[in-house]
Amino acid sequence: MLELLNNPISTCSQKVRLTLHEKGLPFADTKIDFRKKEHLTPEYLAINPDGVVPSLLHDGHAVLDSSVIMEYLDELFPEVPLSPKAPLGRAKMRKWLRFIEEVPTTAIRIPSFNQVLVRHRADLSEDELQKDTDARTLRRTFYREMGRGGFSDARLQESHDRLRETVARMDSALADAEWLCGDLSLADFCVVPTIDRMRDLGLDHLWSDAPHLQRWWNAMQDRAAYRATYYPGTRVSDIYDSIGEPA
Ligand SMILES: N[C@@H](CCC(=O)N[C@@H](CS)C(=O)NCC(=O)O)C(=O)O
Repeated sequence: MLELLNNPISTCSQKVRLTLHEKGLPFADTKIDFRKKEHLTPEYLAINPDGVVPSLLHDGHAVLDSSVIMEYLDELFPEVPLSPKAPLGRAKMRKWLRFIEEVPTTAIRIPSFNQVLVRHRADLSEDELQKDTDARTLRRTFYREMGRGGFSDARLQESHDRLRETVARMDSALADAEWLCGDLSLADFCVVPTIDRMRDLGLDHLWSDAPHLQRWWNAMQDRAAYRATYYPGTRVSDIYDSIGEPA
């Protein structure tokens, strides 16, 4: 029995949902509401002490961290394989996973938080803001830096640079391969939520001169797993007004 504790708009949750759907694995989809801080309750922290989603429960055992969960599922359910067979191919895929976690996944949080989370912090009193920041487990410093008004323009520009670098690397890899590692793999699903969020936030102009990435993106959006992952309410623009418009 697989249960995914996740949130519809969370990019880390979307990576795992894409993997589960592509592999055709049934799972209990338990939604964790960020607005109600359900990821910071003692019950949830007992499962995931980082206070983040997603968490996978497999026959009651917790498997944590979205990329770890993806690899766990692929090892356990190899019928629809999403990793290369040869060790060298697997190493190449893992290199993509690490790059995606370190560069675009962290970069996309800056415009996401600036366009979305600041809305929830604008009206908090100093005391409430402090409490909200202190309650965060893994990213207390990050929330402190975001403060009430969001990250600085310099931080935003630097995150755009990292997203541009990701687009360039992907476009170059996709110039002579259909998917990032040749065959479709976890590497592709790892980066899809960042690309989808970029479009959601109005940053798709960053790949206007990346034809190979555009072709990959069109092919990805045609997949049943993609459509199942992105149901109504999974994008920030489904929930909030004026997303993608200049502040
Ligand atoms: N490395 C973790 C990071 C998970 C993570 O940052 N999740 C975000 C949503 S994508 C979250 O739960 N944020 C809660 C918060 O910021 O309070 C993973 O990949 O699972």
